[in-house]
Amino acid sequence: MIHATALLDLQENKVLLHTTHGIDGLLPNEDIKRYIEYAKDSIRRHQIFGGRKYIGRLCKDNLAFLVICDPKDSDIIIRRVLKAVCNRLVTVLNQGGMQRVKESYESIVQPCLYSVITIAIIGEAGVGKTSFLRLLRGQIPSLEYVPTVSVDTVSIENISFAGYLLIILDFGGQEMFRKLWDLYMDRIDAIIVVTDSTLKNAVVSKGICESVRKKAAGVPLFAIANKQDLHNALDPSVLSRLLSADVFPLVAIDLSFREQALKIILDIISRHAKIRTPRLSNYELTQLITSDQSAQ
Ligand SMILES: Nc1nc2c(ncn2[C@@H]2O[C@H](COP(=O)(O)OP(=O)(O)OP(=O)(O)O)[C@@H](O)[C@H]2O)c(=O)[nH]1
Ligand SMILES: [Mg+2]
Repeated sequence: MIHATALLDLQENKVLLHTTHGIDGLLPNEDIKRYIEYAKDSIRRHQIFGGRKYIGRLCKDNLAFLVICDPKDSDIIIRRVLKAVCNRLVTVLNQGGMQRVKESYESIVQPCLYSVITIAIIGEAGVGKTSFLRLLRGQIPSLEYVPTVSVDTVSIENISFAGYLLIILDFGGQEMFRKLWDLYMDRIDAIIVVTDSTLKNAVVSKGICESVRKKAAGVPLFAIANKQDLHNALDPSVLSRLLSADVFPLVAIDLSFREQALKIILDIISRHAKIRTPRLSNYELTQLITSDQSAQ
């Protein structure tokens, strides 16, 4: 995940402009100063400070563009972002000088983060959100129910998928965590509402969809009809009508559904990028995903 970007003046040792995308929204100024010292000698190599990765690129003269991200984020993807932003920065600098850059820094940077897509997975407790994430990553399903509860109550997965840096927010579904969902609604590109395909949960999920549509107007919303292996599972077409959303059938604890899980994500990305979903074989689909398989 990209936590922040900054335009640095290497000569003056300072941050000229920045954006933050992380949870706390704070810029680690001390670490940036340390990075600047390194960057003066060797900007080509990334540095790790405070558990985050710093990757920069020289734009023009003493101006460098910096991305602060997670250590496991792919250098290749981040360098693509750096190059695209620097090209845009130089164009704006040449046309309107530093004043124009100051006025439009965020709109220069933001479109270049095109390869980052953030998807929120929401739904009632126990419907299978974390199981879906495990399936997506090809991890052995857990039959034991361990509610998503942690200090930060949100687990963030970084997955490189078809050239995208995919950030998945797996929210705890218990009532007490639901207010957290709202805090992230302005940072997400797509929402997946997971239902367990029972009538009872379908009604609750309908309410969730309606409330989220109000809070995140314009953000594409998809639904997963999970637990299709259970005898009382509603048909996805019924759920689709009820939720007014595209519904994908799934059995999240069955690894043979992994391709289906990957197709769901590919479909969402395709619509996000406004391109047609490529026709790929199951083998090709599984080759698209590279994640930290050691993470449980
Ligand atoms: N039969 C069946 N069980 C499933 C399926 N998907 C998940 N489960 C089980 O449902 C339980 C809850 O799954 P989780 O993925 O932890 O649910 P969650 O939505 O993440 O729950 P919270 O984190 O509390 O919001 C676990 O015991 C899973 O094994 C499925 O497709 N079929
Ligand atoms: Mg969970």
